[in-house]
Amino acid sequence: MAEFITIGEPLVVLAAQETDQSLAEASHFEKFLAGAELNVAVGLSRLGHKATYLSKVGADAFGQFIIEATKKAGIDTTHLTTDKQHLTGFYLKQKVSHGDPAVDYFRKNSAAANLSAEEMVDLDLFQVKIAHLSGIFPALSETSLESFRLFNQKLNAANILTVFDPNLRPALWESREKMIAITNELAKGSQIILPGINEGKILMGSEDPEAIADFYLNQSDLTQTVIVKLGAKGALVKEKAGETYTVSGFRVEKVVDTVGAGDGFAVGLESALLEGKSIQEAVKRACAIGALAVQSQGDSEAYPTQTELASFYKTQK
Ligand code: KDG
Repeated sequence: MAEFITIGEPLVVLAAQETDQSLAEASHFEKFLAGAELNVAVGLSRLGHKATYLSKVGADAFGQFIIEATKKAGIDTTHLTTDKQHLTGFYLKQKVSHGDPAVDYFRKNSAAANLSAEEMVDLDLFQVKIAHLSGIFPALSETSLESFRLFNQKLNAANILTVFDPNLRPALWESREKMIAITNELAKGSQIILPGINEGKILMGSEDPEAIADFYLNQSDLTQTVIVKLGAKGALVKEKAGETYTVSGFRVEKVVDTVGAGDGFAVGLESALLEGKSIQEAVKRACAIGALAVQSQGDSEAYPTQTELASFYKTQK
């Protein structure tokens, strides 16, 4: 078993090539590997960490593409299985000159949404040091919500450091109320929480990063650190036992696509923690990879190797 583990829905993204055309108008699309939690595993692996990815794909061309690309990325695919009854999810993504692109999901009742809790009863977590959890997987179905809870319990029982990214996707939830209630409840099961400032507005009605952090620190004994992502401005860090401080963001010449930046942030944080760095250094790296991620069209294409990361830091001096 690897030092890092995550569970999620792998997707194929078909990214439109015509700028500022609607998804209905666009006629050329490029295919990339996607899925928030898989993006994080890809980033960790690119930085030299052994990552395990837990999921299911359909017995179809997209599923085959995902399995091959995941293996090629160096990720442990022992727990990435094929489901003959359900299809692999995919989504269409717009290309925009500014702002966030429109997306259209084709993932209802996908293979990953049918990954059941029984399938992880015998999961061996030996050697795992960090697990990444996101609010996307539990939003897929009642089955995935149950699987998420069991996975989280197993991680906590094994004393593994868990990082939770709310990753709000309103289109996946039955109602806004349910999204808010379940996301905040699931956050209680992790030591580190990574809300975005705009997510805080939705999840607890506050635009104050410290108030967002306090909410999560106060609602669970397990939660020790909250890192509120502030976009280009960097991040606010609040630790239960320590101080509160801001880590500033990096300069970006041209934003090509914002999708995948939050996952890049998690890659930076979790890889640095695996390497024994302090939270402050880890958040710096998180901001660096978030900044790199927005400069390319695929979700994970711009995530760096250790050498590329070192060169990026040099360009910022
Ligand atoms: O964070 C990137 C994801 O948004 C993208 O890969 C698709 O997993 C996805 C989702 O549910 O939005």
